[in-house]
Amino acid sequence: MSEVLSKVPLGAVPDNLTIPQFFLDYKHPLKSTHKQNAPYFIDDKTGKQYTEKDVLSRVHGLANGLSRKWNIGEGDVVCIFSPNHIDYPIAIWAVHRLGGIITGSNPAYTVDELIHQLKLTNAATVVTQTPFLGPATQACKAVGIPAERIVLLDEAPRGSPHVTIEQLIADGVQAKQNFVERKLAPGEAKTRVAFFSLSSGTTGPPKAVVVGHYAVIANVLQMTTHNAVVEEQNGVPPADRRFRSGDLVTGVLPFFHIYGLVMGIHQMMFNAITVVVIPKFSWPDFLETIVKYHIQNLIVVPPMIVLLCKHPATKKYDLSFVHLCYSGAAPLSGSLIKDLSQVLPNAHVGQGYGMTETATAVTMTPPMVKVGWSGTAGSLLPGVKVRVVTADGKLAGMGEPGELVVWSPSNALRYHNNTKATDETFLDGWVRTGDEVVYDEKGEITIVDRLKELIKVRGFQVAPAELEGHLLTHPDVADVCVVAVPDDFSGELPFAFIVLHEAAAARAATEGAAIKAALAKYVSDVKTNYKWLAGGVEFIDVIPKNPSGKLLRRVLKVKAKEI
Ligand code: AYL
Repeated sequence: MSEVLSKVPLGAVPDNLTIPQFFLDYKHPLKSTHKQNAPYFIDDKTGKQYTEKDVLSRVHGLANGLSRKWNIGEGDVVCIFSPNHIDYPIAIWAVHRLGGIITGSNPAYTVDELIHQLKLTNAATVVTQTPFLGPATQACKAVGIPAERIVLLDEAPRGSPHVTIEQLIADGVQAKQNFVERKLAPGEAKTRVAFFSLSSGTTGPPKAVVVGHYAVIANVLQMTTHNAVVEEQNGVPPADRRFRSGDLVTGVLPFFHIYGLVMGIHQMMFNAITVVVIPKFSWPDFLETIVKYHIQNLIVVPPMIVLLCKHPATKKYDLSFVHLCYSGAAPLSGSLIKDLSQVLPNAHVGQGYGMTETATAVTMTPPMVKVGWSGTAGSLLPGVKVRVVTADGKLAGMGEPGELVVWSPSNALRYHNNTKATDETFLDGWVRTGDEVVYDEKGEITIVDRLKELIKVRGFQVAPAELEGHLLTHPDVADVCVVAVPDDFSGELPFAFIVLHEAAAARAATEGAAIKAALAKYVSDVKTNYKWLAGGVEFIDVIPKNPSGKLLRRVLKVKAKEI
Protein backbone atom coordinates (compact mmCIF):
# COMPACT_ATOMS: atom_id res chain seq x y z
CA MET A 1 0.00 0.00 0.00
CA SER A 2 1.51 3.29 -0.98
CA GLU A 3 0.75 6.69 0.45
CA VAL A 4 -3.00 7.30 0.74
CA LEU A 5 -4.92 10.53 0.66
CA SER A 6 -8.32 11.00 2.31
CA LYS A 7 -11.25 10.22 0.03
CA VAL A 8 -12.99 13.47 0.89
CA PRO A 9 -11.13 16.57 -0.34
CA LEU A 10 -10.58 19.61 1.86
CA GLY A 11 -11.50 23.06 0.59
CA ALA A 12 -9.16 26.02 0.93
CA VAL A 13 -8.00 26.80 4.45
CA PRO A 14 -7.44 30.52 5.05
CA ASP A 15 -3.76 31.00 5.79
CA ASN A 16 -3.86 34.70 6.59
CA LEU A 17 -6.14 34.65 9.64
CA THR A 18 -5.38 34.12 13.29
CA ILE A 19 -7.64 31.97 15.47
CA PRO A 20 -9.69 34.94 16.80
CA GLN A 21 -9.90 36.48 13.33
CA PHE A 22 -11.17 33.21 11.89
CA PHE A 23 -13.52 32.21 14.70
CA LEU A 24 -14.77 35.62 15.84
CA ASP A 25 -14.55 38.01 12.89
CA TYR A 26 -14.93 35.94 9.73
CA LYS A 27 -17.91 34.15 8.20
CA HIS A 28 -16.58 31.02 6.55
CA PRO A 29 -19.16 29.27 4.28
CA LEU A 30 -19.15 26.19 6.54
CA LYS A 31 -19.59 28.18 9.73
CA SER A 32 -22.93 27.93 11.51
CA THR A 33 -24.32 30.99 13.20
CA HIS A 34 -25.58 30.98 16.76
CA LYS A 35 -29.22 31.96 17.00
CA GLN A 36 -29.86 35.51 18.15
CA ASN A 37 -28.69 35.83 21.74
CA ALA A 38 -27.89 32.11 22.03
CA PRO A 39 -24.96 31.78 24.39
CA TYR A 40 -21.55 30.65 23.18
CA PHE A 41 -20.73 29.51 26.71
CA ILE A 42 -22.67 28.70 29.89
CA ASP A 43 -20.98 28.28 33.24
CA ASP A 44 -22.26 25.04 34.74
CA LYS A 45 -22.03 26.10 38.38
CA THR A 46 -23.42 29.66 38.23
CA GLY A 47 -25.47 29.56 35.04
CA LYS A 48 -23.64 32.68 33.82
CA GLN A 49 -23.79 33.00 30.02
CA TYR A 50 -21.76 34.74 27.32
CA THR A 51 -23.34 35.61 24.01
CA GLU A 52 -21.34 36.56 20.92
CA LYS A 53 -21.49 40.20 21.99
CA ASP A 54 -20.12 39.36 25.44
CA VAL A 55 -17.34 37.23 23.98
CA LEU A 56 -16.27 39.90 21.51
CA SER A 57 -16.29 42.72 24.03
CA ARG A 58 -14.52 40.72 26.74
CA VAL A 59 -11.82 39.52 24.32
CA HIS A 60 -11.32 43.06 23.13
CA GLY A 61 -11.29 44.49 26.65
CA LEU A 62 -8.81 41.90 27.89
CA ALA A 63 -6.50 42.27 24.89
CA ASN A 64 -6.52 46.02 25.38
CA GLY A 65 -6.03 45.67 29.14
CA LEU A 66 -3.12 43.22 28.81
CA SER A 67 -1.48 45.38 26.18
CA ARG A 68 -1.76 48.51 28.35
CA LYS A 69 -0.73 46.86 31.60
CA TRP A 70 2.28 44.84 30.48
CA ASN A 71 2.57 45.54 26.79
CA ILE A 72 1.97 41.87 26.08
CA GLY A 73 2.53 41.30 22.38
CA GLU A 74 4.21 39.27 19.66
CA GLY A 75 5.60 35.95 20.90
CA ASP A 76 4.92 36.57 24.59
CA VAL A 77 3.89 33.39 26.38
CA VAL A 78 0.99 33.25 28.84
CA CYS A 79 0.40 30.11 30.89
CA ILE A 80 -3.18 29.28 31.93
CA PHE A 81 -2.98 27.13 35.05
CA SER A 82 -6.67 26.56 35.67
CA PRO A 83 -9.56 24.14 35.43
CA ASN A 84 -12.10 24.91 32.71
CA HIS A 85 -13.63 28.33 33.28
CA ILE A 86 -16.01 30.48 31.24
CA ASP A 87 -13.23 33.07 30.79
CA TYR A 88 -10.64 30.49 29.69
CA PRO A 89 -11.47 30.94 25.97
CA ILE A 90 -11.62 34.71 26.48
CA ALA A 91 -8.06 34.67 27.84
CA ILE A 92 -6.88 32.52 24.92
CA TRP A 93 -8.30 34.77 22.23
CA ALA A 94 -7.24 37.99 23.93
CA VAL A 95 -3.63 36.78 24.04
CA HIS A 96 -3.90 35.61 20.42
CA ARG A 97 -5.18 39.00 19.32
CA LEU A 98 -1.97 40.45 20.75
CA GLY A 99 0.22 37.95 18.92
CA GLY A 100 0.96 36.04 22.12
CA ILE A 101 1.16 32.29 22.72
CA ILE A 102 -0.93 30.25 25.18
CA THR A 103 0.38 27.28 27.11
CA GLY A 104 -2.37 25.47 29.03
CA SER A 105 -1.24 23.73 32.17
CA ASN A 106 -2.95 21.03 34.23
CA PRO A 107 -4.22 22.68 37.45
CA ALA A 108 -3.57 19.40 39.23
CA TYR A 109 0.13 19.75 38.52
CA THR A 110 2.48 19.89 41.46
CA VAL A 111 4.83 22.86 41.89
CA ASP A 112 7.67 20.90 40.25
CA GLU A 113 5.59 20.05 37.21
CA LEU A 114 4.42 23.64 36.77
CA ILE A 115 8.01 24.90 37.10
CA HIS A 116 9.00 22.48 34.33
CA GLN A 117 6.28 23.85 32.02
CA LEU A 118 7.05 27.51 32.78
CA LYS A 119 10.74 26.96 32.07
CA LEU A 120 10.09 24.90 28.97
CA THR A 121 7.82 27.54 27.44
CA ASN A 122 9.38 30.72 28.85
CA ALA A 123 5.99 31.92 30.08
CA ALA A 124 6.11 35.33 31.77
CA THR A 125 2.46 35.65 32.86
CA VAL A 126 0.28 33.10 34.63
CA VAL A 127 -3.53 33.05 34.64
CA THR A 128 -5.08 31.03 37.45
CA GLN A 129 -7.78 30.97 40.16
CA THR A 130 -7.54 31.58 43.91
CA PRO A 131 -7.61 27.88 44.93
CA PHE A 132 -4.48 27.34 42.81
CA LEU A 133 -2.53 30.36 44.05
CA GLY A 134 -0.40 28.19 46.34
CA PRO A 135 1.41 26.17 43.65
CA ALA A 136 1.17 29.05 41.14
CA THR A 137 2.93 31.47 43.49
CA GLN A 138 5.65 28.99 44.43
CA ALA A 139 6.34 28.04 40.83
CA CYS A 140 6.38 31.67 39.66
CA LYS A 141 8.80 32.55 42.42
CA ALA A 142 11.09 29.68 41.43
CA VAL A 143 11.28 30.84 37.81
CA GLY A 144 11.38 34.57 38.54
CA ILE A 145 7.85 35.60 37.49
CA PRO A 146 6.75 38.43 39.82
CA ALA A 147 3.54 37.84 41.83
CA GLU A 148 1.98 40.87 40.08
CA ARG A 149 2.04 38.90 36.84
CA ILE A 150 -0.37 36.29 38.22
CA VAL A 151 -3.85 37.10 36.86
CA LEU A 152 -6.93 35.70 38.59
CA LEU A 153 -10.00 34.45 36.77
CA ASP A 154 -11.98 34.76 40.02
CA GLU A 155 -11.89 37.35 42.82
CA ALA A 156 -8.54 38.45 44.22
CA PRO A 157 -8.07 37.88 47.97
CA ARG A 158 -7.95 41.17 49.93
CA GLY A 159 -4.58 42.84 49.85
CA SER A 160 -3.18 40.41 47.30
CA PRO A 161 -0.78 41.70 44.64
CA HIS A 162 -2.77 40.05 41.86
CA VAL A 163 -4.93 41.67 39.24
CA THR A 164 -8.20 40.03 38.18
CA ILE A 165 -9.29 39.43 34.62
CA GLU A 166 -12.34 41.57 35.42
CA GLN A 167 -10.11 44.53 36.32
CA LEU A 168 -8.07 44.12 33.15
CA ILE A 169 -11.22 43.95 31.03
CA ALA A 170 -12.73 47.01 32.73
CA ASP A 171 -9.51 48.93 32.18
CA GLY A 172 -9.31 47.79 28.56
CA VAL A 173 -12.94 48.67 27.82
CA GLN A 174 -12.67 52.16 29.32
CA ALA A 175 -9.38 53.05 27.67
CA LYS A 176 -9.51 55.58 24.89
CA GLN A 177 -6.67 53.98 22.95
CA ASN A 178 -7.83 50.72 21.45
CA PHE A 179 -5.65 47.85 20.44
CA VAL A 180 -6.42 46.62 16.91
CA GLU A 181 -5.27 43.18 15.82
CA ARG A 182 -2.85 43.30 12.96
CA LYS A 183 -3.72 41.79 9.55
CA LEU A 184 -1.48 38.89 8.54
CA ALA A 185 0.37 38.49 5.27
CA PRO A 186 -0.72 35.57 3.02
CA GLY A 187 0.61 32.31 4.48
CA GLU A 188 1.62 33.91 7.78
CA ALA A 189 -0.94 31.95 9.87
CA LYS A 190 0.89 28.72 8.99
CA THR A 191 3.96 29.58 11.03
CA ARG A 192 2.40 31.97 13.54
CA VAL A 193 2.42 30.19 16.89
CA ALA A 194 -0.85 29.88 18.86
CA PHE A 195 -0.16 27.22 21.50
CA PHE A 196 2.60 25.39 23.30
CA SER A 197 0.89 22.08 24.23
CA LEU A 198 2.78 19.54 26.30
CA SER A 199 3.40 16.06 24.92
CA SER A 200 6.14 13.49 25.27
CA GLY A 201 5.64 12.23 21.69
CA THR A 202 7.19 8.87 20.93
CA THR A 203 9.99 9.00 23.51
CA GLY A 204 11.52 11.02 26.33
CA PRO A 205 10.04 13.55 28.76
CA PRO A 206 7.21 16.04 27.97
CA LYS A 207 8.08 18.67 25.39
CA ALA A 208 6.31 21.82 24.19
CA VAL A 209 4.55 21.10 20.90
CA VAL A 210 4.39 24.22 18.72
CA VAL A 211 0.87 24.52 17.29
CA GLY A 212 0.19 27.19 14.69
CA HIS A 213 -3.00 29.23 14.22
CA TYR A 214 -3.51 27.64 10.81
CA ALA A 215 -3.37 24.10 12.31
CA VAL A 216 -6.36 24.69 14.58
CA ILE A 217 -8.37 26.41 11.83
CA ALA A 218 -7.51 23.54 9.45
CA ASN A 219 -8.53 20.83 11.93
CA VAL A 220 -11.91 22.45 12.57
CA LEU A 221 -12.50 22.72 8.81
CA GLN A 222 -11.38 19.10 8.38
CA MET A 223 -13.80 17.83 11.05
CA THR A 224 -16.67 19.98 9.82
CA THR A 225 -16.12 19.00 6.17
CA HIS A 226 -15.82 15.31 7.04
CA ASN A 227 -19.04 15.51 8.94
CA ALA A 228 -20.97 17.42 6.28
CA VAL A 229 -19.74 15.40 3.32
CA VAL A 230 -19.92 11.97 4.88
CA GLU A 231 -23.37 12.68 6.24
CA GLU A 232 -24.61 13.97 2.94
CA GLN A 233 -23.21 10.89 1.21
CA ASN A 234 -25.06 8.74 3.73
CA GLY A 235 -28.28 10.69 3.24
CA VAL A 236 -28.46 11.82 6.86
CA PRO A 237 -31.18 14.46 7.27
CA PRO A 238 -29.94 17.74 8.82
CA ALA A 239 -31.89 17.19 12.04
CA ASP A 240 -30.00 13.98 12.58
CA ARG A 241 -26.53 15.34 11.83
CA ARG A 242 -23.64 15.00 14.21
CA PHE A 243 -22.69 18.61 15.00
CA ARG A 244 -26.14 20.27 15.07
CA SER A 245 -26.16 24.01 15.54
CA GLY A 246 -28.33 25.16 18.41
CA ASP A 247 -27.40 22.12 20.51
CA LEU A 248 -25.41 22.07 23.73
CA VAL A 249 -22.22 20.15 24.50
CA THR A 250 -20.45 19.13 27.70
CA GLY A 251 -17.32 21.28 28.11
CA VAL A 252 -15.82 18.81 30.55
CA LEU A 253 -12.60 17.77 28.82
CA PRO A 254 -9.77 19.94 30.06
CA PHE A 255 -9.08 22.98 27.91
CA PHE A 256 -5.35 22.65 28.64
CA HIS A 257 -5.26 19.44 26.57
CA ILE A 258 -5.44 19.63 22.78
CA TYR A 259 -8.64 17.53 22.65
CA GLY A 260 -10.63 19.87 24.92
CA LEU A 261 -9.03 22.87 23.27
CA VAL A 262 -9.69 22.10 19.59
CA MET A 263 -12.77 19.89 19.80
CA GLY A 264 -14.25 21.20 23.05
CA ILE A 265 -14.00 24.91 22.27
CA HIS A 266 -13.19 25.74 18.64
CA GLN A 267 -15.05 22.98 16.81
CA MET A 268 -18.16 23.62 18.89
CA MET A 269 -18.10 27.35 18.43
CA PHE A 270 -17.67 27.02 14.67
CA ASN A 271 -20.72 24.76 14.59
CA ALA A 272 -22.80 27.11 16.78
CA ILE A 273 -23.05 24.63 19.63
CA THR A 274 -23.24 26.09 23.13
CA VAL A 275 -20.50 24.84 25.44
CA VAL A 276 -21.55 24.17 29.04
CA VAL A 277 -18.28 24.80 30.83
CA ILE A 278 -17.68 22.18 33.54
CA PRO A 279 -14.63 22.87 35.72
CA LYS A 280 -14.01 19.33 36.86
CA PHE A 281 -15.34 15.90 35.97
CA SER A 282 -17.11 14.50 38.99
CA TRP A 283 -19.55 11.69 39.15
CA PRO A 284 -22.57 11.61 39.26
CA ASP A 285 -22.66 15.45 39.11
CA PHE A 286 -21.82 15.05 35.44
CA LEU A 287 -25.17 13.30 34.90
CA GLU A 288 -26.96 16.04 36.87
CA THR A 289 -25.45 18.67 34.58
CA ILE A 290 -26.37 16.77 31.42
CA VAL A 291 -29.99 16.47 32.54
CA LYS A 292 -30.25 19.98 34.02
CA TYR A 293 -29.19 21.69 30.78
CA HIS A 294 -30.52 18.96 28.50
CA ILE A 295 -27.09 18.55 26.86
CA GLN A 296 -27.42 16.51 23.68
CA ASN A 297 -23.71 16.07 22.93
CA LEU A 298 -21.19 14.35 25.15
CA ILE A 299 -17.56 14.74 24.16
CA VAL A 300 -15.70 12.33 26.41
CA VAL A 301 -12.77 10.01 27.06
CA PRO A 302 -13.21 6.23 27.48
CA PRO A 303 -13.26 6.16 31.35
CA MET A 304 -16.35 8.38 31.28
CA ILE A 305 -18.01 5.81 29.02
CA VAL A 306 -17.03 3.08 31.49
CA LEU A 307 -18.89 4.99 34.20
CA LEU A 308 -21.89 5.66 31.98
CA CYS A 309 -22.14 1.95 31.21
CA LYS A 310 -21.23 0.37 34.51
CA HIS A 311 -22.15 2.75 37.30
CA PRO A 312 -25.54 2.11 38.95
CA ALA A 313 -26.25 5.87 39.20
CA THR A 314 -26.70 6.07 35.42
CA LYS A 315 -29.93 4.07 35.63
CA LYS A 316 -31.61 6.84 37.61
CA TYR A 317 -31.36 9.26 34.70
CA ASP A 318 -33.27 9.38 31.45
CA LEU A 319 -30.59 10.09 28.85
CA SER A 320 -32.72 9.34 25.82
CA PHE A 321 -32.28 12.92 24.53
CA VAL A 322 -28.53 12.43 24.09
CA HIS A 323 -27.77 12.71 20.38
CA LEU A 324 -24.02 12.17 20.20
CA CYS A 325 -21.39 10.52 22.35
CA TYR A 326 -17.93 11.06 20.94
CA SER A 327 -14.79 9.58 22.40
CA GLY A 328 -11.11 10.17 21.75
CA ALA A 329 -7.60 10.22 23.19
CA ALA A 330 -7.43 6.54 24.15
CA PRO A 331 -8.69 3.17 22.88
CA LEU A 332 -12.40 2.49 23.18
CA SER A 333 -13.36 -1.15 23.52
CA GLY A 334 -16.04 -2.68 21.30
CA SER A 335 -17.87 -4.23 24.25
CA LEU A 336 -18.30 -0.81 25.84
CA ILE A 337 -19.92 0.49 22.70
CA LYS A 338 -22.52 -2.27 22.90
CA ASP A 339 -23.29 -1.46 26.54
CA LEU A 340 -23.49 2.22 25.68
CA SER A 341 -26.32 1.69 23.23
CA GLN A 342 -28.45 0.53 26.19
CA VAL A 343 -27.67 3.65 28.21
CA LEU A 344 -27.90 6.13 25.34
CA PRO A 345 -30.54 4.52 23.11
CA ASN A 346 -30.75 7.44 20.67
CA ALA A 347 -27.14 8.51 20.49
CA HIS A 348 -24.67 8.29 17.65
CA VAL A 349 -21.52 6.82 19.06
CA GLY A 350 -18.17 7.47 17.51
CA GLN A 351 -14.55 8.12 18.13
CA GLY A 352 -11.67 10.09 16.79
CA TYR A 353 -7.99 9.34 16.75
CA GLY A 354 -5.25 11.89 16.84
CA MET A 355 -2.42 13.32 18.86
CA THR A 356 -1.10 16.63 20.10
CA GLU A 357 1.53 16.63 17.35
CA THR A 358 -1.22 16.38 14.69
CA ALA A 359 -3.37 19.00 16.46
CA THR A 360 -5.73 17.17 16.69
CA ALA A 361 -7.95 14.58 14.99
CA VAL A 362 -6.55 12.55 12.08
CA THR A 363 -9.41 10.08 11.69
CA MET A 364 -13.03 10.02 12.71
CA THR A 365 -15.75 7.39 12.54
CA PRO A 366 -18.68 8.11 10.23
CA PRO A 367 -21.58 9.78 11.99
CA MET A 368 -24.12 6.98 11.80
CA VAL A 369 -22.76 4.33 14.10
CA LYS A 370 -25.84 3.65 16.19
CA VAL A 371 -25.48 -0.04 15.52
CA GLY A 372 -22.78 -2.33 14.32
CA TRP A 373 -19.71 -0.25 15.07
CA SER A 374 -16.79 -2.19 13.70
CA GLY A 375 -14.20 -1.02 16.22
CA THR A 376 -12.19 1.13 13.87
CA ALA A 377 -10.98 4.67 14.51
CA GLY A 378 -12.74 5.72 11.30
CA SER A 379 -11.54 7.19 8.04
CA LEU A 380 -9.00 9.87 7.23
CA LEU A 381 -10.19 13.43 7.70
CA PRO A 382 -10.24 15.53 4.53
CA GLY A 383 -6.77 16.69 3.52
CA VAL A 384 -4.95 13.97 5.51
CA LYS A 385 -2.32 11.76 3.86
CA VAL A 386 -0.92 8.69 5.56
CA ARG A 387 1.76 6.06 5.17
CA VAL A 388 1.85 2.84 7.14
CA VAL A 389 5.44 1.73 7.67
CA THR A 390 6.57 -1.73 8.81
CA ALA A 391 9.34 -2.37 11.34
CA ASP A 392 11.88 -2.81 8.53
CA GLY A 393 11.00 0.56 7.05
CA LYS A 394 8.89 -0.68 4.11
CA LEU A 395 5.41 0.50 3.21
CA ALA A 396 2.91 -1.99 4.69
CA GLY A 397 0.52 -3.91 2.45
CA MET A 398 -3.23 -3.42 2.71
CA GLY A 399 -4.35 -4.86 6.06
CA GLU A 400 -0.76 -5.27 7.24
CA PRO A 401 0.15 -3.60 10.54
CA GLY A 402 2.74 -0.84 10.71
CA GLU A 403 3.50 2.55 12.20
CA LEU A 404 1.21 5.34 11.07
CA VAL A 405 2.92 8.41 9.62
CA VAL A 406 0.65 11.39 9.01
CA TRP A 407 0.66 14.49 6.85
CA SER A 408 -2.11 16.90 7.69
CA PRO A 409 -2.61 20.66 7.35
CA SER A 410 -3.25 20.53 11.10
CA ASN A 411 0.17 19.08 11.95
CA ALA A 412 2.12 20.94 14.59
CA LEU A 413 5.30 22.74 13.51
CA ARG A 414 7.97 21.28 15.83
CA TYR A 415 8.97 20.79 19.44
CA HIS A 416 9.97 24.11 20.98
CA ASN A 417 13.75 24.48 21.41
CA ASN A 418 14.38 20.78 20.82
CA THR A 419 15.92 20.03 17.43
CA LYS A 420 16.80 16.44 18.26
CA ALA A 421 13.24 15.45 19.21
CA THR A 422 11.86 17.51 16.31
CA ASP A 423 14.06 15.67 13.82
CA GLU A 424 12.91 12.29 15.17
CA THR A 425 9.20 13.05 14.90
CA PHE A 426 8.61 15.78 12.31
CA LEU A 427 9.86 14.74 8.88
CA ASP A 428 9.24 17.36 6.16
CA GLY A 429 5.81 18.13 7.57
CA TRP A 430 5.00 14.46 8.27
CA VAL A 431 4.51 13.26 11.84
CA ARG A 432 5.59 9.85 13.10
CA THR A 433 2.79 8.79 15.43
CA GLY A 434 4.38 5.83 17.23
CA ASP A 435 1.02 4.08 16.87
CA GLU A 436 0.66 0.72 15.20
CA VAL A 437 -2.32 0.64 12.87
CA VAL A 438 -3.95 -1.31 10.09
CA TYR A 439 -5.39 0.47 7.05
CA ASP A 440 -8.19 -1.55 5.47
CA GLU A 441 -9.96 -1.74 2.11
CA LYS A 442 -12.80 0.46 3.36
CA GLY A 443 -10.27 3.21 3.97
CA GLU A 444 -10.62 2.93 7.74
CA ILE A 445 -7.90 2.76 10.33
CA THR A 446 -7.74 0.42 13.29
CA ILE A 447 -5.33 1.23 16.11
CA VAL A 448 -3.67 -2.06 16.92
CA ASP A 449 -1.07 -1.12 19.50
CA ARG A 450 1.16 1.66 20.75
CA LEU A 451 4.78 1.24 19.69
CA LYS A 452 5.98 4.34 21.52
CA GLU A 453 6.85 4.62 25.19
CA LEU A 454 3.81 6.72 26.09
CA ILE A 455 1.36 5.51 28.75
CA LYS A 456 -2.22 6.79 28.63
CA VAL A 457 -4.04 7.07 31.95
CA ARG A 458 -7.64 8.29 31.63
CA GLY A 459 -6.63 9.89 28.32
CA PHE A 460 -3.77 11.80 29.99
CA GLN A 461 -0.18 11.31 28.90
CA VAL A 462 2.32 9.74 31.25
CA ALA A 463 5.89 9.72 29.93
CA PRO A 464 7.85 6.72 31.27
CA ALA A 465 11.07 8.73 30.82
CA GLU A 466 9.77 11.40 33.21
CA LEU A 467 9.07 8.85 35.97
CA GLU A 468 12.26 6.89 35.28
CA GLY A 469 14.36 10.05 35.44
CA HIS A 470 12.83 10.90 38.78
CA LEU A 471 13.09 7.38 40.27
CA LEU A 472 16.77 7.23 39.30
CA THR A 473 17.41 10.09 41.72
CA HIS A 474 16.27 7.88 44.64
CA PRO A 475 19.23 6.47 46.59
CA ASP A 476 17.90 2.88 46.53
CA VAL A 477 17.41 2.76 42.76
CA ALA A 478 20.15 1.48 40.44
CA ASP A 479 18.03 1.10 37.31
CA VAL A 480 14.37 1.36 36.39
CA CYS A 481 11.87 0.82 33.61
CA VAL A 482 8.28 2.08 33.72
CA VAL A 483 5.67 0.35 31.55
CA ALA A 484 1.89 0.34 31.20
CA VAL A 485 -0.42 -2.29 32.65
CA PRO A 486 -4.03 -2.48 31.47
CA ASP A 487 -6.82 -1.19 33.70
CA ASP A 488 -10.58 -1.44 33.15
CA PHE A 489 -11.30 2.13 34.20
CA SER A 490 -8.17 4.15 33.45
CA GLY A 491 -7.19 2.23 30.33
CA GLU A 492 -3.61 1.91 31.53
CA LEU A 493 -1.64 2.49 34.73
CA PRO A 494 2.10 3.05 35.25
CA PHE A 495 4.04 0.09 36.64
CA ALA A 496 7.72 0.32 37.68
CA PHE A 497 10.36 -2.39 37.49
CA ILE A 498 13.18 -1.44 39.82
CA VAL A 499 16.74 -2.71 40.13
CA LEU A 500 17.84 -1.95 43.68
CA HIS A 501 21.33 -0.92 44.76
CA GLU A 502 23.12 -3.59 46.77
CA ALA A 503 22.31 -2.30 50.27
CA ALA A 504 18.61 -1.90 49.51
CA ALA A 505 18.53 -5.27 47.76
CA ALA A 506 19.85 -6.88 50.94
CA ARG A 507 16.96 -5.34 52.90
CA ALA A 508 14.37 -6.26 50.28
CA ALA A 509 13.77 -9.80 51.56
CA THR A 510 12.39 -8.50 54.85
CA GLU A 511 11.44 -4.91 54.01
CA GLY A 512 10.33 -5.33 50.39
CA ALA A 513 6.82 -3.94 50.91
CA ALA A 514 8.12 -0.88 52.77
CA ILE A 515 10.70 -0.14 50.07
CA LYS A 516 8.05 -0.43 47.35
CA ALA A 517 5.72 1.89 49.28
CA ALA A 518 8.53 4.40 49.76
CA LEU A 519 9.30 4.37 46.03
CA ALA A 520 5.63 4.87 45.15
CA LYS A 521 5.53 7.79 47.59
CA TYR A 522 8.70 9.23 46.09
CA VAL A 523 6.70 9.62 42.87
CA SER A 524 3.40 10.72 44.41
CA ASP A 525 5.17 13.43 46.44
CA VAL A 526 6.10 15.40 43.32
CA LYS A 527 3.87 14.18 40.48
CA THR A 528 0.18 14.69 39.82
CA ASN A 529 -2.05 11.72 40.63
CA TYR A 530 -2.49 10.08 37.23
CA LYS A 531 1.31 9.63 37.09
CA TRP A 532 1.43 7.68 40.36
CA LEU A 533 2.65 4.07 40.22
CA ALA A 534 -0.87 2.74 40.66
CA GLY A 535 -0.13 -0.28 38.46
CA GLY A 536 2.49 -1.53 40.91
CA VAL A 537 6.18 -1.67 41.77
CA GLU A 538 8.24 -4.82 41.31
CA PHE A 539 11.92 -5.58 41.90
CA ILE A 540 13.95 -7.16 39.14
CA ASP A 541 17.61 -8.23 38.96
CA VAL A 542 18.37 -6.52 35.68
CA ILE A 543 16.41 -4.46 33.16
CA PRO A 544 16.50 -6.36 29.85
CA LYS A 545 18.25 -4.33 27.16
CA ASN A 546 19.25 -4.96 23.57
CA PRO A 547 22.95 -4.95 22.58
CA SER A 548 22.89 -1.20 21.97
CA GLY A 549 21.53 -0.55 25.47
CA LYS A 550 17.91 0.21 24.54
CA LEU A 551 15.37 -0.88 27.19
CA LEU A 552 13.27 -3.83 26.06
CA ARG A 553 10.01 -2.33 27.23
CA ARG A 554 7.85 -4.80 25.37
CA VAL A 555 9.35 -7.73 27.30
CA LEU A 556 8.63 -5.99 30.58
CA LYS A 557 5.16 -4.93 29.49
CA VAL A 558 4.25 -8.58 28.99
CA LYS A 559 5.88 -9.52 32.30
CA ALA A 560 3.98 -6.79 34.19
CA LYS A 561 0.69 -8.07 32.84
CA GLU A 562 1.46 -11.49 34.25
CA ILE A 563 2.24 -10.25 37.77
P1 AYL B 1 -2.31 12.95 22.95
N1 AYL B 1 -7.77 5.10 20.00
C1 AYL B 1 -6.59 4.64 20.47
N2 AYL B 1 -5.58 5.43 20.86
C2 AYL B 1 -5.76 6.75 20.76
C3 AYL B 1 -6.95 7.31 20.26
C4 AYL B 1 -8.00 6.42 19.88
N3 AYL B 1 -9.17 6.85 19.43
N4 AYL B 1 -6.81 8.66 20.26
C5 AYL B 1 -5.57 8.91 20.74
N5 AYL B 1 -4.94 7.78 21.06
C6 AYL B 1 -3.60 7.62 21.62
O1 AYL B 1 -1.18 13.63 22.31
C7 AYL B 1 -2.55 7.34 20.54
O2 AYL B 1 -1.53 6.52 21.08
O3 AYL B 1 -3.54 13.42 22.08
C8 AYL B 1 -2.02 8.71 20.23
O4 AYL B 1 -0.76 8.73 19.63
O5 AYL B 1 -2.53 13.19 24.39
C9 AYL B 1 -2.00 9.33 21.58
O6 AYL B 1 -3.19 8.84 22.22
C10 AYL B 1 -2.01 10.84 21.51
O7 AYL B 1 -2.19 11.38 22.76
C11 AYL B 1 -10.05 13.83 18.61
C12 AYL B 1 -9.60 14.65 19.60
C13 AYL B 1 -8.29 12.32 19.13
C14 AYL B 1 -8.52 14.29 20.34
C15 AYL B 1 -7.82 13.16 20.12
C16 AYL B 1 -6.69 12.73 20.92
C17 AYL B 1 -5.69 13.74 21.28
C18 AYL B 1 -4.79 13.08 22.32
C19 AYL B 1 -9.38 12.67 18.39
O8 AYL B 1 -11.13 14.20 17.89
